[in-house]
Amino acid sequence: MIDKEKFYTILSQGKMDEIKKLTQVALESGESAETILKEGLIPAMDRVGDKFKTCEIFIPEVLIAARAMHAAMAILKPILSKSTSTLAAKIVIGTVKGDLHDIGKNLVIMMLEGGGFEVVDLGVDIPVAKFIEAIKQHQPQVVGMSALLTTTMREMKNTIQALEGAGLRKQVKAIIGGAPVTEKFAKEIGADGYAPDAASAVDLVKSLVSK
Ligand code: B1M
Repeated sequence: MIDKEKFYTILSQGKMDEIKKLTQVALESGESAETILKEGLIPAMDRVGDKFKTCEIFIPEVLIAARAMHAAMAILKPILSKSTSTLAAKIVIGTVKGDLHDIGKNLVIMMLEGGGFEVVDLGVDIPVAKFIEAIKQHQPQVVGMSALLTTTMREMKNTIQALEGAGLRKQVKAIIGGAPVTEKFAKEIGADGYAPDAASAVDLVKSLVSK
């Protein structure tokens, strides 16, 4: 059983060694990497976000929690990225311009790699031109965009429009995700798909590349 409270306490205090140990112990006691994420780490990070929203904590505290989250994710990465199948598809992915959030994107990448896909990670704060350049260079079947801020979501629309302008729209499927993003928004901006979480992103990519 995942001790949610313990995950929250340690993550919110940014205790890197302790969160790594807690993650390791949970794995050794038979919890799956997915369960540790879904029931331990992600709810803990959500609580950090709620406290930030109500001004009970501030950016430095969110940063140390994010750093601890990355440390725990590094332990889960080899498990989540371990592929049992190889699908001939490549995905270029990045967090859009103006947005520095990368925890969710990195999780999506781990799960996609675990699903057998080749992933090119562009990083964070990626302007439209860099997405276009990467699509021309890597020729992926899918381009993925992540945004965590309502103010940066419009960059997804800009990127899709730029893909059309560059004559690349027909050769690549565009998928989007991130906390403020919705299915409705994806339809509005002409994306090919939206996924609410990392596991659904894998299913979405599978369905798009098999079409
Ligand atoms: Co920021 N932040 N932050 N932050 N931060 C949020 C997003 C916020 C909701 C907090 C709040 O107010 N409650 C709020 C946004 C409000 C809004 O726009 N509506 C906010 C704000 C305001 C800000 C700043 C503007 C604060 C400031 O400076 N005043 C600032 C902006 C900086 C910038 O980007 N330019 C800022 C900064 C930061 C930190 C740098 C301190 C840090 C980021 C560190 C990092 O990522 N390396 C940070 C963090 C950590 C958060 C919260 C607390 C946690 C985000 C997270 O990692 N969640 C967040 C509150 C929250 O979300 N509860 C918050 C865990 C992660 C696993 O979930 O990213 O949703 P998520 O990813 C999921 C799905 O969304 C989906 O799959 C993932 C896994 O299941 N998904 C995809 C994500 N991308 C996908 C792509 C796909 C498919 C699925 O296909 C391509």
